Amino acid sequence: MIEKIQTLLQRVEAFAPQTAAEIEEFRIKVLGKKGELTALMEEFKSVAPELKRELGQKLNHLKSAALERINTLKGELEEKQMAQSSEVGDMSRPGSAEGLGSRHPISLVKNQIVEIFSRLGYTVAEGPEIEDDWHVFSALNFPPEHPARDMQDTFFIEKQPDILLRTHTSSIQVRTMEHQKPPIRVICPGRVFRNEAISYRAHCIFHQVEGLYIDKGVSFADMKQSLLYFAKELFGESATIRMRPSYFPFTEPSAEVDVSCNLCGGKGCNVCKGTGWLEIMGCGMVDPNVLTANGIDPKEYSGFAFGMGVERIAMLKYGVKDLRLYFENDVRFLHQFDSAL
Ligand code: 2NM
Repeated sequence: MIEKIQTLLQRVEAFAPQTAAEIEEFRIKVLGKKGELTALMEEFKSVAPELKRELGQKLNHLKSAALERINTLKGELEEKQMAQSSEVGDMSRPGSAEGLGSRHPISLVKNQIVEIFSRLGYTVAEGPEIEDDWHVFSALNFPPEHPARDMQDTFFIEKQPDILLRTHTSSIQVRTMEHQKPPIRVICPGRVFRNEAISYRAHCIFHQVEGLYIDKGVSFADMKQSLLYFAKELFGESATIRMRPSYFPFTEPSAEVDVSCNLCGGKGCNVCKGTGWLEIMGCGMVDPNVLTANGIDPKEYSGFAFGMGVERIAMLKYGVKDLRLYFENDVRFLHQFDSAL
């Protein structure tokens, strides 16, 4: 019987099947109900008691060796098949095209604004979104009691000392004046933050583009002509502008700039609310207090500055009525701008 056990063990160890069917066949032949091992177990029952111990051990070893061998072979075969099936697909199949993304409408409009001013010799400047009181308010002639400094309007990160989210990109221009002597000609795009309830016409985060031009003998007429050029480039050759007196802490005199409504040609429609004019930006001659605070002599230099909301310009250009669409990033909205510039 020992011999039978040994022979079977050798056959188990030498077993080298090619297919799963061969393995199954072998398993039934050895371990099945009428299999060879089962027969040996039967034979073991009538073995002399003094041999039982040795033969029992050998039989147990044979059984576990057979089970292990079969399981190992099964696993190896499955792995081989998996590797073969994933090796090479159909090499002649055409590739699938990747879906192309598109620029966000706010980026499109911002880039367009920046590009127009770069043609007039402006260079782009950027700055931090987290700012301090000096760069956002004090250096820009905001008096200590100005409402914009209030918690109601500004997001403060720390009150002592005042660390806050910039409420306009003018802080970039303060930083430019810090390390650059006139002539200065910068265009400053960026995100700004104001503590406002979100609605179709207001958001707590929005985008601004501001510009600053300082040199000897810069006049209000220079500003008007530069902004007219800008309006024509952005809204078309037929665009005209008008200015209405306004107030900003950092400019004196200050003005609001309107562009003629290109939808109704000035006759009045629901976009321009019957006026024929669309408000597009604020502007003004830089206040001498601002020049002085930033180390520029107002007797030697003068300048103008302007600022506009990118969302507002985009609304006018694309006829989008709800500002929140620009922040939701719904692809059904964004894909409508695929072909825009
Ligand atoms: C505006 C309107 C008018 C402005 C002023 C300055 C600075 F830094 F020169 F003082 N930067 N931007 C300015 C002027 C911004 O936005 C509606």
